[in-house]
Amino acid sequence: MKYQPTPDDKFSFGLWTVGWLGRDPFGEATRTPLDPVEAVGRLSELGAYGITFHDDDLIPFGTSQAEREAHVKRFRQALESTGMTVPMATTNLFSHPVFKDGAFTANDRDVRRYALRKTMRNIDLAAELGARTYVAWGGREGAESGAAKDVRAALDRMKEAFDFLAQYVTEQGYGLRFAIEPKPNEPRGDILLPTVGHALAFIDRLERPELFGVNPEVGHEQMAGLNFPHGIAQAMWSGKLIHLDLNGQSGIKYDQDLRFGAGDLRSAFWTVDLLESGGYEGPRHFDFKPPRTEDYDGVWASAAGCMRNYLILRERAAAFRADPAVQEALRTSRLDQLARPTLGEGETPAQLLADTAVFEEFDVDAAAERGMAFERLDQLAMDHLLGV
Ligand code: XLS
Ligand code: MN
Ligand code: MN
Repeated sequence: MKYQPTPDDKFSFGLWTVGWLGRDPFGEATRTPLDPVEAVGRLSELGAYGITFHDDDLIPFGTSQAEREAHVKRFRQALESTGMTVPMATTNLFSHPVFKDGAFTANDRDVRRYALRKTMRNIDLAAELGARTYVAWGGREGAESGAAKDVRAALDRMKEAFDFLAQYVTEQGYGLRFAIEPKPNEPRGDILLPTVGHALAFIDRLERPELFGVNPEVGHEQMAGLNFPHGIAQAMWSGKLIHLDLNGQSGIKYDQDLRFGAGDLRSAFWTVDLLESGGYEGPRHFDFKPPRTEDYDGVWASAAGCMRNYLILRERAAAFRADPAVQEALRTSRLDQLARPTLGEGETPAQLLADTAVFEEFDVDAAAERGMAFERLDQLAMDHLLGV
């Protein structure tokens, strides 16, 4: 069947996505709880290869040690019987009221120490289940007012936490890397490390930067009015795109978490084009919320839609790249020139200064007159995207 996902496509879903009950700031849950074992089974039937979780998605907060083991055992059996994997796991450091002022950067030191322990505990489980990536979304690391957070001190505490956790996974010999997930706001008024760019700059200040990358989410960058494909392209360029959260968002508003392909479809097209042509090998992970209007049939339709849209866009992007008219248009728009270094090999400032063709004889007006032909190129993309 066309657009039928298989495990080779590396599609994964958060347990909290299909498991979202539809509770929002204005209304109660519209769905009944979903058993993680059923989520594993249904997603596997739909063609996904992986499932991811926050500690509290799998083991409800406050569960006793004995019950905890029973939850893990059932989940592990579901993984074994379906062949589903756990490529990533993460910590819930945002739901419980204790985290109201953050976790790694909470003003209260005892809360910060508790957050480290909660994270270490789930890192142990993640490693035990074979995860390779540990996502860190600091949803409550932020503030609503100016004096409430000393941002430079908070960044010191954030660095302290990540350096410590990196030391822990190194000592334990876990083959895990951390992926920091940026988000500009919601639930805090402003969140620290708000964009991919902020996160990349932060990683450079860590003691073991090689153990860190980013987990960009489509909607989060778009909430800040940013171009998602540009953000992940820079992460790839830095060797830091180790995971990502695919979903849909319509413009600068609350975090909509629509299914992938909904919202900004053109951005989704360029995202898939980039992932597929840029050598991204990680999971295609969906972090979406089936709208609270849906019953469970709607939930599975929404999950299937994420994967179907990805596969359709993958086909369209490949057709775009293979089209001779597109290749011609790319040359007309001089993408081949952009790929060429600006300087000759080993060319020195003195040599550039001595080359009169560069400046003294350069025909600035003629160069300024050249059209870039981007409109034709973009229309070809549009035709391919629309299947025309
Ligand atoms: C929330 C985030 C969250 C992370 C994992 O907006 O997207 O779901 O992906 O904690
Ligand atoms: Mn989101
Ligand atoms: Mn996310």
